[in-house]
Amino acid sequence: MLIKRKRGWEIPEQQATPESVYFSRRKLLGAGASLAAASFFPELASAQRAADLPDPTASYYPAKKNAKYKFDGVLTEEKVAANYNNFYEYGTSKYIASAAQRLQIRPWQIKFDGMVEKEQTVDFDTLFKAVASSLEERTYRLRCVEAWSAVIPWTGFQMSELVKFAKPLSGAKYIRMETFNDPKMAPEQRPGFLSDGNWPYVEGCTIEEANNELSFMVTGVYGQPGYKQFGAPIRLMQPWKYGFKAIKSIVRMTFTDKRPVSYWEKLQRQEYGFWANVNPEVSHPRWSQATERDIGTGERRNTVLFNGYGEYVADLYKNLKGERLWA
Ligand SMILES: Nc1nc2c(c(=O)[nH]1)N[C@H]1C(S)=C(S)[C@@H](COP(=O)(O)O)O[C@H]1N2
Ligand SMILES: [Mo]
Repeated sequence: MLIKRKRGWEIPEQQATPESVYFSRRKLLGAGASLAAASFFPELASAQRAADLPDPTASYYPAKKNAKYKFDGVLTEEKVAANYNNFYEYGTSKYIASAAQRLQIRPWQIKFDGMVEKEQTVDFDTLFKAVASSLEERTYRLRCVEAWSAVIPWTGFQMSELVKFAKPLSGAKYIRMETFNDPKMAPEQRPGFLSDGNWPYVEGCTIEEANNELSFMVTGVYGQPGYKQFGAPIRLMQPWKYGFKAIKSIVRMTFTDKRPVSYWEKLQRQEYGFWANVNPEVSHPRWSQATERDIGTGERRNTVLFNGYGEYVADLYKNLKGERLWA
């Protein structure tokens, strides 16, 4: 699909190639065919119909609002944000909300391994109970590297609580996170289809970043748990970084002394680095990052350094001048 000679920011967003350009053309064609996957794979159709088990966390919602983190602009309407998502496990378009209903979020287990006092696999509901007393709602702007953004009320708890829960050893420096890999829940993950060989989705951050007060584990959105297109039952939000860092539907967290290589970095290292902090002055090879389209208002706005959250996070990067901090 690398037929375009214009640079990405010379053309409107709708015509620009999405983040998914590096999936091969053959696989993209395969992905189109997978719209019909349910009829080839009857078990997929039944998975889609299967009623979800009752959500034992429901009584905790809506959580108390924490208004400390100011946002510029207006809250994006729920029906807009819930129908414009990136979740490549369900396809390359933004309109994956209905496909994502196949995601089965109970039972759900998360494995904590690597450099921790004791490796453990915990049921999501057990983990939730351990951190529920700090559950709160925070409104953060999400800024995708494709130059769109939305202002969304996220419910969850600080990632630092999860670090405490995992009990990393002193030598651990990074956390590597993984999404589920299960073609029964996400037909795009079938062999031979989209991004074959590159699943699961992987992301990572330093433990220092994880312990920053802004790093948030999201268990609910718009006051409700179990919102599948947003990455239920648990996903990450680090609002000063581009959206691709905000890994969804996490099943594994590995504490390590080696810098994790992400899903996108593996596909296209020149375009997607480890730090990925928002910076309007550093363009992505295919998108200027100077401005962004707010999907709620439709307005184009100026992008702000660290997506407006610099007062909380700029210090994390003071001594990393030689690093590629911005893309
Ligand atoms: N597992 C997984 N997590 C993911 C993605 C994905 O494709 N798979 N897309 C990322 C990208 S590119 C963005 S912009 C955000 C989008 O989050 P939203 O759909 O909640 O707006 O999720 C991120 N997390
Ligand atoms: Mo994104």
